[in-house]
Amino acid sequence: MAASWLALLLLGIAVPVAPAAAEDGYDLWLRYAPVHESRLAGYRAHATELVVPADTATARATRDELARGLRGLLGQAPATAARARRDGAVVVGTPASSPQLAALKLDLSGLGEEGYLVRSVRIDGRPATVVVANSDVGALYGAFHFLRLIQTAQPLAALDIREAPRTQVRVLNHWDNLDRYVERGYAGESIWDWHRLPDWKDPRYTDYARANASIGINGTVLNNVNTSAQALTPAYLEKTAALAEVFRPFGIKVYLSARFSAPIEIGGLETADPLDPAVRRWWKAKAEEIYRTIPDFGGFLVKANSEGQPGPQDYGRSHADGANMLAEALAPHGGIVMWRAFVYSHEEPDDRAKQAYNEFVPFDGQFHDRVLVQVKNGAIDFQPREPFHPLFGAMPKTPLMMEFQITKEYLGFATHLAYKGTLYEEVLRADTQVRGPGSTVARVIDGTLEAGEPGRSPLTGMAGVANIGVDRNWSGSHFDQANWFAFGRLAWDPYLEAQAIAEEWVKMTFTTDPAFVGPVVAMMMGSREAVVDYMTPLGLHHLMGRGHHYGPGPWVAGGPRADWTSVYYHRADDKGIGFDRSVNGSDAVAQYAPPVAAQFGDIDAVPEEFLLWFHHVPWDHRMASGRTLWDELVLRYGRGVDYVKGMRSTWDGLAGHVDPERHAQVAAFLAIQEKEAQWWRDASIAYFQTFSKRPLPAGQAAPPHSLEYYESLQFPFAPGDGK
Ligand code: BDP
Repeated sequence: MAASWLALLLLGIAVPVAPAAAEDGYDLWLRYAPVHESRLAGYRAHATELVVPADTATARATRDELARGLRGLLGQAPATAARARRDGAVVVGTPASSPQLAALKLDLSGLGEEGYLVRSVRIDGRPATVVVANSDVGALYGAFHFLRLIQTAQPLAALDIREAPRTQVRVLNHWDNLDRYVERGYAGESIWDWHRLPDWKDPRYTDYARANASIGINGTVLNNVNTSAQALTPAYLEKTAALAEVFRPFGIKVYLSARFSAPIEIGGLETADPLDPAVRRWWKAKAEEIYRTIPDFGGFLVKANSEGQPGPQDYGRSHADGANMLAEALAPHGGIVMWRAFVYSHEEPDDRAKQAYNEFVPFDGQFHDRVLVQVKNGAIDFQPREPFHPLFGAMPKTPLMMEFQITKEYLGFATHLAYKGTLYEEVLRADTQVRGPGSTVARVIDGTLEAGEPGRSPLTGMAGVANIGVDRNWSGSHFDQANWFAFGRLAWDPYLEAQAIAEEWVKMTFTTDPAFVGPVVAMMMGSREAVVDYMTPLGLHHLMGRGHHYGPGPWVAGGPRADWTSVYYHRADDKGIGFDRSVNGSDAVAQYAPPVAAQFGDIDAVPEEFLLWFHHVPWDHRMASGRTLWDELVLRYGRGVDYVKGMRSTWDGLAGHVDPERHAQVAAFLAIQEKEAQWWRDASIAYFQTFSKRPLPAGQAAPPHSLEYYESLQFPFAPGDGK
């Protein structure tokens, strides 16, 4: 051994001083790696003693997390004590649990059940840090914040932090089937081991809860929106109850997707008509049964009358009739209904983008006050870029909940590095203008825009379609963990900046070394735009492979419905390309507030990133750059590929800063991404050139294969396809 090392040394090959611990990503952003030695003494002085006086399950989880975190970060866990006695104690809890905290008489008003203070104070004349809340869960959130300060190399002196979530329902939506298949999942099977539940509670469930609580997520919908009614049978409710028990100390409620026709399938009724008294009785009894099993059950998520799912319209009833029936069953127990607005009917509309608005706006004000309408960020479907959904701002009397997709169904699955924090931020900051400038989507979601609307339900929320599976790194790739993290942080506070969130995540997940953080954050910040460029530049959308959505498929045509094809969306012909949603076309622009409609509807005023979303544009149209549309399109595709090349070289240069395991996987995935970005570019250009009939701009390489070749590629086993 020694001899071979010597040989390596003689050859000039670097020999590691000590082998780094294997890093597989399992620890996520709760990695608690040792802080830089220059900061160690300072931090230790602020964490000499750990006081978490309450003895509830939540307080125990809080104490365990702080002990684990501080041990990892500072090399030693502080002594635990019942009350603070030394300089530098950390005291965590509620005033009710601690006379020392009560004596501080801190102002906890306005923090609600989930907010907290993190303050530098003096206790009995000695310096201390306190994390104080109105509830144990608030204190747990505060404890994670305290740990995050150390993880991100922030000072611990003179702390005066006051935080409360701006939305109430902050949930993950798992599109997980009961057979563990995950629809649009790219991280392996479902983590819910239904078959072995309720008796075997995988320790992974606890780590899942810790990770979610650390970013403020307080609920999880366990099963797919395309669900089987089986999820509501007694056997599965018992399994769900076992998960609820694991999650409860972490402030996380369980929810289930409910199949609208369950009264027929598992109830033996002949109808699921929401106005039928027997159906209503069935749901009431089902709710009672659920709450007997799970007393703090969160409620139902429902996909109805969408993509073939059953719903109230099957009986000539409305979305409001359906949602309200379920809300009436759940309300006595404190549950809610999240009713999805992702609908489109069997009859193809002139423009699918218009359908949700048309179906929901007439019912504004008619929903039960325990109903939230859950709206995807854009009107089509989680595309790399979409303008904000026109429903935001259009239903002032109804709480609208944001639905973001964390899993990257349309952004390269788990192998493409695409940070979605910038996508979320762009949507949340979009200005609906419904009540004048500054009527942002974030203000619709947090309820502040319409707070004065009489009789409006005060519920608020945000949902993220999870990217979690049994892969060791949870999300299918190391960088996809950032999207889960960013979703949680933005659900807590939709006004946070994507860049600040990326910085936090990089520091917590890899290292606080600025030589690493700077370039990696920069790389992340442009990564989603790169995907837009190499897949669907300038407002193009829905051009991916049929069914599985893997790779380019701009030629996809025919089949069961036009609005499942690409040609429906890009409408390329020898004159130009793009979907005319202006007043001359489908007039979808009219669903926006007048100033927005005027901007989007005007080919000269619309932001270029939405040009082909709203207009059918001649190939020779002059762009802001002075180039023709065709030339610009080709350059954008290439720009996306170049960005990925840049990410590869940045990452290669950072090898010394990252453990070899994670470095190697990210590097390999970036190589896949480059190959696939090139494929998207080449296939798209080969296809669209058959319409534009124009040469490529100077210096742009012709696609290496024929269009027939790209069209012939088949991927029957691509992951995540809907079943
Ligand atoms: C689409 C997915 C499909 C989902 C559907 C939904 O392709 O698998 O079932 O959305 O959100 O994005 O219901």
